[in-house]
Amino acid sequence: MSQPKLTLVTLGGAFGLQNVSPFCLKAEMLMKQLGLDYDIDVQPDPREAPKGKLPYLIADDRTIADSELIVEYLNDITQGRVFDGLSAKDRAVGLALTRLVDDHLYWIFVASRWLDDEWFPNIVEGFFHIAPRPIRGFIARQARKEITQTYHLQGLGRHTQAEQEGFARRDLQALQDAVHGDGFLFADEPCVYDFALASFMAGVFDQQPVTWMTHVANEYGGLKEYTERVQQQVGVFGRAIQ
Ligand SMILES: N[C@@H](CCC(=O)N[C@@H](CS)C(=O)NCC(=O)O)C(=O)O
Repeated sequence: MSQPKLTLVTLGGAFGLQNVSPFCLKAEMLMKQLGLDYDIDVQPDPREAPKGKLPYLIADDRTIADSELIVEYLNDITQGRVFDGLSAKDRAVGLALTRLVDDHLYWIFVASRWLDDEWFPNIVEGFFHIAPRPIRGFIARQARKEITQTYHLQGLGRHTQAEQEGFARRDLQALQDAVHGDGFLFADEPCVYDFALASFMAGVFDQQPVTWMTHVANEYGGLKEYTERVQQQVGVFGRAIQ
């Protein structure tokens, strides 16, 4: 049976990264590993996406928005290859680690970029360069207010900087302990859960300029080596390769 025509719509590059979104990078890593034919289409404005977030996948005449739903779809069209060989326990641990990254550490990462006064000018140029220059700063500051509210609502935004660094360290230690050794999470080959972790950490380690979270993450050398190993193995990198 022929494969559907696949186009992955992603956020594109900024801050020295070829793909600034870990969710987009995760989907790309998985598609590459599965040996699928696909195109990448860059959409710099997430508001144009079906659910206002990137990535989404166009598969023939279907649109699948959200990286986790893309993973499920790719599993369906490859007759279960995404989760092949993983035990129920592997999947439980993999899902829990993915949730740690996507729904907790991710928000600290977002705050380290958006809510740091010194780093914020990078946001203005990296994310809002498509806006006309006279209103670029204004639009970026409006978006920053929304991020501040979301971070507060999530709960992490109520903590001091030192406490936020403590939350980040406990997450990073847990990730490093989960991936210790020379291989990957569950087998000799990386799986979708390795892509969830490595796509996220690649952005933290390789973004330019670095944020305070990069400095904290650099304390976790084993996690950095693992992140590099996954990218090398699949041949998809977070950083822009010259
Ligand atoms: N649960 C979504 C999260 C995607 C997501 O948060 N994407 C970010 C880029 S890293 C985005 O598009 N943000 C735009 C916004 O929230 O307005 C997924 O896994 O695809």
